[in-house]
Amino acid sequence: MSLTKNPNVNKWVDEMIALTKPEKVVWIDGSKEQLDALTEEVCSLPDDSHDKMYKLNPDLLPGCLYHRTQPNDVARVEDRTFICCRNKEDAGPTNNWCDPQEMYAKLTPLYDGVMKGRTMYVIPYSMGPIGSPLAKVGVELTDSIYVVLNMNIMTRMGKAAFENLGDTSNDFVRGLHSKADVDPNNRYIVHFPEDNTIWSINSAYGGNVLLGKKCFALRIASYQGKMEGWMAEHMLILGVKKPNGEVTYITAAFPSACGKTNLAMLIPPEGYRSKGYEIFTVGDDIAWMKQGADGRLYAINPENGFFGVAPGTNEKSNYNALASTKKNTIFTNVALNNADNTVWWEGLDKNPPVDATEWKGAKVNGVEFTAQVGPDGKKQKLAHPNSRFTAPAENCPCISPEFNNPNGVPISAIIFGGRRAKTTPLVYQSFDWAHGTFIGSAVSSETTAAATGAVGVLRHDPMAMKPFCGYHMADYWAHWLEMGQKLGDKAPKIFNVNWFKQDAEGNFIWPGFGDNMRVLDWIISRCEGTVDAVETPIGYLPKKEDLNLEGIEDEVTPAILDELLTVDTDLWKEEVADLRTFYKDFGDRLPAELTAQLDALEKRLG
Ligand code: OXD
Ligand code: MN
Repeated sequence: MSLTKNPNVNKWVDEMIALTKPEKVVWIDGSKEQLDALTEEVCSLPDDSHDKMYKLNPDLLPGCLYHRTQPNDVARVEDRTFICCRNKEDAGPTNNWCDPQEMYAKLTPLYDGVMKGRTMYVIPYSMGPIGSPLAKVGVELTDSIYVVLNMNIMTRMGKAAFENLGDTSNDFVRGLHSKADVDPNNRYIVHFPEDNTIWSINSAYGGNVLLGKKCFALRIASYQGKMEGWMAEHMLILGVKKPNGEVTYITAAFPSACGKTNLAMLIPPEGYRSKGYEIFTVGDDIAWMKQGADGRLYAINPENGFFGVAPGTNEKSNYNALASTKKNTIFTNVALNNADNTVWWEGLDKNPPVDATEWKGAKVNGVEFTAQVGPDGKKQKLAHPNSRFTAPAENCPCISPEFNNPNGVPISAIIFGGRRAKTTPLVYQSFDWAHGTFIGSAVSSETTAAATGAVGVLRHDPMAMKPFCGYHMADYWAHWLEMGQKLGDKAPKIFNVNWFKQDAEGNFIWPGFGDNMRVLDWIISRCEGTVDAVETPIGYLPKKEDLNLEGIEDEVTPAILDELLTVDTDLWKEEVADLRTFYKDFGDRLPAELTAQLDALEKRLG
């Protein structure tokens, strides 16, 4: 029975029922009884069911579940992701486009009767704290219990979301998902920004099917932000508490699997901790930002959990993320340790379980398995490189006391970054907002396993939004420039970082992880106006003596520090040439301001 009187919701759900023809319809109220019953149902499926979930060790991982997706369905599929707006030009060169009517006509037969014999779950959810003026409501229809249980962690799911929507509003995002046959040839992740609608079919992998996340909170929301005067960004949000108790909030945009979760949950080095510095996590992936009454930019995290990359997460690299996964977490495509019914992944520790189940479901001797070379010439992996944990934000030991603040937190600094072996120094500050927008537009990074396709290839990923901007990227840059105008001298300062610089042998030369606190420290001092900087052609760099290297002097020697802070003019000239080619793709929609910024950079480089 419907959980809302809202006729817009009910009419649309009825239409989708008529299309997909489920045997049964269940409205998700979000109650514990309902979720427990769904958990029992999905865990009692036979082992050969692709929907099957497993309960993990109730003492070591209470409330935790395990799932394996099909091997062809393990990452976001950017080549099958579409933005369907009426004018092709409005989607821009970074998106796949199709005419909306054509796409509806193409997909309707795929959805016709697709839920026959299955149950449709109607999931009301809020992106953002219930009652927040920055929050928005979505409804996802799905035939997957796995999706329901994940949405329960990632969003504020259930009846309360409808209370937020009210009985008459039409301002909700309509998401239709069916795993169908998980057929990769008919997999589509499709957005209709002008209809507030998302259709996803033939996948059961997180980023393709948890429609509140990438599809709504980034692709649809970026378009809404443009229309309504706010910003939806692929950014973590963190607070740095200083010994005097003041908290400075910072957002950072890095491409997928470049360490947003690690930075968001960083534990400061001993030298900072002992003085009373602390980091608080507000979000690890997405920020919605709007100008507040005082003129400053405020951010909320629209999500309610972390959909984090498991491999590489350990006590040392991210203690807080690991701690977040110790209860009520869903693990996907990691390996099982059958001896104690717990989970394992590469980089958790150095001891793969002997009695293991690898991510595709084969029982193996984990020690022998990981010592062998696979068909790709690399050591075999027990967990998929893009295996994930879905963990409730409330589990995180350093979750911010402001996490549920409906008004969000005021942002002092915005950081861009990517994986760059050369060219980009450890940190630099933009001259102003427009120059910062230029720096964001110029982000490139080596690709990771978060999306299907080759890994380690350098690609442009402006503002880390290449796969997530729901409209023409050049219009998005224009929107950034407009926001800067609106914010004026209250605008956050903009920085760029690169934790991934390498020496000639390919070794990372900056220790990263907790030591990134040292860079945050400099950034905060710049925001407060308490340290000077070196003006270079690309922006302001730290004076060497202003980076606190106490305790890592052996690792970061003066020669390495030089290397970290060099601006290699020849490499930057190559960067300018490459950007000029990249900008050509955006034609006459490219804001003149960005061309002017590029010209000015070229001139400064001499
Ligand atoms: C993610 C991604 O899952 O960016 O957050 O791919
Ligand atoms: Mn992401």
